[in-house]
Amino acid sequence: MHGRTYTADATPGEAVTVAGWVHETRDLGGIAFLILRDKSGKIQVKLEKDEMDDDLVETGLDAHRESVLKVEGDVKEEPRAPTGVEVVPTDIEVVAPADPELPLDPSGKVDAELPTRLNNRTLDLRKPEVQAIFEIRAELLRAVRDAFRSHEATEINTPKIVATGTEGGTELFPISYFGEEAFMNQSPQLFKQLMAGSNLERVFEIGPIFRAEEHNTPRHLNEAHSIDFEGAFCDHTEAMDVAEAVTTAAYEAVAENCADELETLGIADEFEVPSGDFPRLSYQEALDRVNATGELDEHLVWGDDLSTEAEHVLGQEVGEHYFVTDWPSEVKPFYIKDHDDEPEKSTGFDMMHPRMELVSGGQREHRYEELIAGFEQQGLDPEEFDYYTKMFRYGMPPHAGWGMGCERLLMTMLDLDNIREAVLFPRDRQRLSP
Ligand code: ATP
Ligand code: AMO
Repeated sequence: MHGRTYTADATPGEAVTVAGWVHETRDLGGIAFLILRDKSGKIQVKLEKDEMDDDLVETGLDAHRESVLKVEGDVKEEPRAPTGVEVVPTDIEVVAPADPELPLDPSGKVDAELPTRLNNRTLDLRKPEVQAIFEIRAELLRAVRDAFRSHEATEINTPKIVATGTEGGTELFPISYFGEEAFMNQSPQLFKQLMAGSNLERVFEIGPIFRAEEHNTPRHLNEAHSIDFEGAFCDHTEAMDVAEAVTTAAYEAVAENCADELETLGIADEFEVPSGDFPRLSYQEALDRVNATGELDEHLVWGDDLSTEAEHVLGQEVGEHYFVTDWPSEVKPFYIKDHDDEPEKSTGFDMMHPRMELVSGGQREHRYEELIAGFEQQGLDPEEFDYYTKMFRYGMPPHAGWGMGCERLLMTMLDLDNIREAVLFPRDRQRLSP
């Protein structure tokens, strides 16, 4: 705003114009204080009823909390003020009034339920501990981009309106595309593979994915952001190395550049950057370790998926990020390659945080005949995927990659209870706006 200086920059002896939200009004009788807040911090504005112009005092005192005021005045040293200085105003202008009844209290004195917070995100993000989550999210994404660049990957953007699904037919959102059936994209899977086969060789994408998940859980969204990697001439172990490096880089950047935000969230002391050398357990080892604890009612056998409960047990056992590798071929999608010497085992892997799955990936089936056979085994019509499969006839190198849920990375990093806290405007079964 024209003529504005940041509130927290005010130095004694200066004439300033500050603008910000009324955080609090304290009326002590002859004297009153307004606490103005903006991104830079807070500052006290002093109103002396007997000594100042009545209109000016009235304007200041009549402004409801969260109204935006512009205050011109002089900065004075004042040891009793929260920041050691205060503004003695010569003019107060109401830039944007706020209703007296607020749907939630940004000062945080009154707690609000998550739905109320999500319905009023503008007010919610006036709370420093909520703002901090999104400052960290931005830093995390910056670090992820830099990490990919240092691994020679090129950022791409692929369509979100698509003709086919890739991650199982039941989780698709159908839409009408000029009278033709189309879908919201579940994963950039096939497009990123097509680009790994181009001269770009190594690509990454950060973009929305859409999944018509039936269940309402604290770790599923219907619109999430996926961090995707695909690299030509990579096998699954190299893809795991990249996942490890990207995850570690995100933690390092947050530790280095978001110290204030971590402090605000109250997690600065326990925040740990992972070692970057995550244990790699085979699926069979994972089953054995879970079974050995005796904590599950059922005994897991080859072919079982790891239930949420099994993931928790294993997470507690391992106690850090880890990979589960060599999944049974039958539980992994058509695009995942099987091991040449043991076709019942796939190159598919998951990367886990002790609380939940963060990443799925693997080496891809790059051989045309085997790819077509994989479609048929999964009950899919390869004709529908012709735009994809035909490129495998023109020199598709071996390649591997993975997808990581951005919100899951953030939520596990900051120990958030609910994934909805990691998105500004979450989409779930009950929530289509805002
Ligand atoms: P993906 O990203 O591949 O979907 P995920 O971690 O989201 O992986 P899911 O396959 O969706 O995992 O679910 C993992 C496990 O959690 C499955 O066994 C699933 O049945 C279970 N699960 C998911 N949602 C619920 C729920 N609301 N209540 C109980 N179990 C659930
Ligand atoms: P997958 O389906 O396992 O794999 O998804 C990859 C990662 O994306 C995140 N994720 C979600 N996060 C929040 N809400 C959801 N509904 C949701 N669904 C997925 C998870 C998950 O680990 N094409 C493959 C990846 C690949 O092989 O490259 C895929 O999409 O963190």
